[in-house]
Amino acid sequence: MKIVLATANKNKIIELKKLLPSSVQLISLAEVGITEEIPETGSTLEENAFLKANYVLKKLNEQKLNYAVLSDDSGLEVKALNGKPGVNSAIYAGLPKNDHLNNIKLLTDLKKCTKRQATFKTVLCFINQKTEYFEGIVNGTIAYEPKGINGFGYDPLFIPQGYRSTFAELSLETKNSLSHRAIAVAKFLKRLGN
Ligand code: ITT
Repeated sequence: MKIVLATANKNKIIELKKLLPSSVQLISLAEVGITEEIPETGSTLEENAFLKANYVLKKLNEQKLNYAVLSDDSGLEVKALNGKPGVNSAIYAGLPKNDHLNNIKLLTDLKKCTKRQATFKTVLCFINQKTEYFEGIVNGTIAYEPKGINGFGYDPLFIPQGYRSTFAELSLETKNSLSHRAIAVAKFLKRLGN
């Protein structure tokens, strides 16, 4: 099956490629000529996942290309911040998107806060005739300082439940065995019959 991956995030692509079986042939946005930034104006992860997948689908239709589309919208919800940054995780510290500044802002906002519980959430939107959503959630806590060099985004600050290390200290294999994205992909694969 050929699926266009509706994400411009190189690190998501790396993770998704490892999570999906070789029977799923992934096509990048660049391969179908989509290089512009896709607007994410929704107020939930579901809405943004749909906006991204539907934008790509329309562009494919214009080119008479008949591929399925898969998008990924993810966000970190911190309990002490009433669920922020949530749907605004990518631009928490403002535009342009900057992972390092987002992490600094998160640490600043949580300064002296000992309530560090957080959840990481991924919503996949799959459009192939019909539109379907697959959600993955992982609980954890926010570290007091960035640790580790693997992964991307908030990985240096997110410690998954049951671990003492941040996602960025864990190998990609370990992150992919327990992450929000891995849980969502497992549901997606079950639906595909894999
Ligand atoms: P696309 O919209 O092109 O897919 P994006 O980076 O804008 O890429 P999101 O809108 O889903 O992706 O933004 C989610 C934010 O959360 C962004 O800052 C990411 O760096 C971060 N993020 C997403 N998945 C993550 C993960 O597994 N670990 C750490 N941070 C992650």
